[in-house]
Amino acid sequence: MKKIFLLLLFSSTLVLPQNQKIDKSKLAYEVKQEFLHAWNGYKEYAWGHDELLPLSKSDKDWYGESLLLTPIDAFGTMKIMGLDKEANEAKNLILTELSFDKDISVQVFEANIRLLGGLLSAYQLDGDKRLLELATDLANRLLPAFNSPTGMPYRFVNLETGETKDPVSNPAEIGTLILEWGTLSKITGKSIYYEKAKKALEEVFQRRSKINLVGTFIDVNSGKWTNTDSHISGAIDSYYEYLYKGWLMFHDPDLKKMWDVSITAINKYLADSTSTGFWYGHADMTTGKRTATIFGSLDAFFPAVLVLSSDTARAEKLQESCYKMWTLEGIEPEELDYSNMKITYPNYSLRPENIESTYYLYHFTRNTKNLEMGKDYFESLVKYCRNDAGYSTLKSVITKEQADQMHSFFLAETLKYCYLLFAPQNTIDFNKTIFNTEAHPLKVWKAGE
Ligand code: DMJ
Repeated sequence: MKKIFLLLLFSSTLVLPQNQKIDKSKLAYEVKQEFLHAWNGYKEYAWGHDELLPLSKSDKDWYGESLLLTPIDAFGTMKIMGLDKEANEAKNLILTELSFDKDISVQVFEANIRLLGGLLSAYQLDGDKRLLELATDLANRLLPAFNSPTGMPYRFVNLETGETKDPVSNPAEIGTLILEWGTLSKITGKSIYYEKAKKALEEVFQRRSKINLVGTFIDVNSGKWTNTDSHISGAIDSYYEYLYKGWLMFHDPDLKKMWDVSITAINKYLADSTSTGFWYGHADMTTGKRTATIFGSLDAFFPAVLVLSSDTARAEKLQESCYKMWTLEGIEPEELDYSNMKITYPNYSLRPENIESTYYLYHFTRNTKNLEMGKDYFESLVKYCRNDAGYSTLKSVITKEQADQMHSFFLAETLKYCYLLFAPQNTIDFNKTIFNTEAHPLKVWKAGE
């Protein structure tokens, strides 16, 4: 009897401690293979273009002419994964083909987070001055966007003529610039880039309501809000992200003050503890009254920012809700109503935020629950979104029908965060590196540097 007991005690069927159930290096290897699958699809069917259309096996350029979104977005992930051959292919393409001397009107926000962020990060990772020259040229072509009466940028600017359009913008598009523009100021020694980006952030912040919330849409000509719905969802999300990350990167106390005021109001008026979990919903910026119980895949960036800012308790509670959102149908929808857990937008856009937050939480807490979540996330991506040519968005997480699109951020962010979750912890040192909102790693500057 004693012998049987001992045998059972040491048998391999015993439940192992959580951290032994996940084979991290095997998973990191598998993520890398999936990255290669997607990159090879891009190479075969969309080489030299902005994005791969994986179902029609063709390509798409956002503005009619390519700005090489996918190779620029993918470069840093290749460097982090140690894919040097692929990184060189991407770099050669960028250096031989990329020109911003084009008569096209581009969205400042997207050009900034994907292209300017990608090129500056590539320069810091690789050291080739030509990458910095491209970044500087792009920033100079985007500068006219700030020539509004308030200093908040117009949404679009023509890269050749400097002509601007679309004055009705939002906090995210106005306030998601300081990491990239500040980095450029530090590298070039020209303060104008930092100043423009900081003023844009301050102009939004100054227009906050008496209860310290901001709205969804604002006219950069008049400075008046055109929509007063307040939340952490798309159109506001990365405005908050950049207040905190900007503070970490540049040690500018003004940014920290703006974050402190904002996060207090967010936790007072937007946080929502319900029978379905802990969430952040919508409220009117003036009254603080709840306007909607909506949460979605974009909102799932928030646990990452919370844990980065040392609020681990709220980050963990919110991440549990994010996991519920993901597992409702086996892969997360764009949006749900958390009061009844009904899906309101059923598509899945290959978004990274839920995975990003799992990575940040694991990085800071080492709680293996996050590895298990991340494993589920990665496996469902492979199960539902993979196809012959690469990876596809889903029209519906209920039917799992794929759509003909592979966003460049899938290679910049989604697979990078999957990989980093399983890679050795010291792959990224958060005291030295901050990810921009497109997951491009940028250097943290020392005070006085
Ligand atoms: C990315 O372009 C960025 O993460 C942005 O901040 C939000 N949308 C996508 C990913 O979902």
